[in-house]
Amino acid sequence: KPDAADLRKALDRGDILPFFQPKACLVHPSGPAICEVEALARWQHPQHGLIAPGEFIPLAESTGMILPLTWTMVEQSARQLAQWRADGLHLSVAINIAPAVIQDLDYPDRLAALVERAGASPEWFTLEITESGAMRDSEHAMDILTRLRLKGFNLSCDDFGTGYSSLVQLYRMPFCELKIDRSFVVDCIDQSEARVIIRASIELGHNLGLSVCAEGVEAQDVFDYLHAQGCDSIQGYHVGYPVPATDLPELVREAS
Ligand code: G
Ligand code: G
Ligand code: MN
Ligand code: NA
Repeated sequence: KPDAADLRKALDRGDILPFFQPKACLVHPSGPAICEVEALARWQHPQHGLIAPGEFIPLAESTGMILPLTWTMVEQSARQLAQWRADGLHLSVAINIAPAVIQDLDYPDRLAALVERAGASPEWFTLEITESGAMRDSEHAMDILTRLRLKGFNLSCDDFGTGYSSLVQLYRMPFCELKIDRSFVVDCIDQSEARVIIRASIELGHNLGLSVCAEGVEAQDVFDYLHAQGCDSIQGYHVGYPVPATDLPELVREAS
């Protein structure tokens, strides 16, 4: 099991890197298309091979290393986006932001500067913030989220439906997207309660002016259901697995 010293060394060596999972955009004028990917951290360990984030994100959060980890995820993603766009592949990227990362009022300025130094633009980024994370201290969170939004970053409320925000807070926060948690999506064909929650979330999101993404879509019937209900975008193994950057262009071409 990796410890804090291992993780520190991995960050110093550059062994933490983003994989990219495609997201299908359903409201694209010429039919479903992959316009966005979610960056998901992987640890390329010299001895143990690829380590999944479940094994090190909690460690990173409890040791403060989630800050440098997020920093390198954003920096590598920004360089990759700039490269893809130079090659004619027009993509945006979603990055997971832990609540501990967005505590300082100068973070929005520093993040935007990082992105621009890497040849990218904040508008190409969606920051995924968990509902419970965003709501912990709502006045302070509101201030920082507003600054991020003013810098041009798009904001997504991740894992929607599993947190404990009030709807008033969701309404006031400058989110652009609501991401329905995969626990409601996976079995929705068999579970009418899950479908009720999905339909209510889509309606709520749209009535608040947000686009709605569903994650955890593993089958065609689930994809079709969400499409019919007016979901704006779809993420899940049915659309594509998280892959290394080098594999993504081919995956996007196959899907279009
Ligand atoms: O990649 P995988 O599907 O195994 O991701 C597992 C969890 O780890 C997900 O909840 C995802 O949000 C989280 N995660 C992956 N990469 C990052 C990251 O760069 N930062 C943060 N904060 N969480 C991440
Ligand atoms: O919201 P969050 O960042 O936690 O979501 C990313 C996580 O969801 C990653 O662990 C990713 O590997 C996982 N994931 C992505 N697509 C699917 C899917 O279709 N089914 C399941 N079970 N997990 C998925
Ligand atoms: Mn996410
Ligand atoms: Na999620």
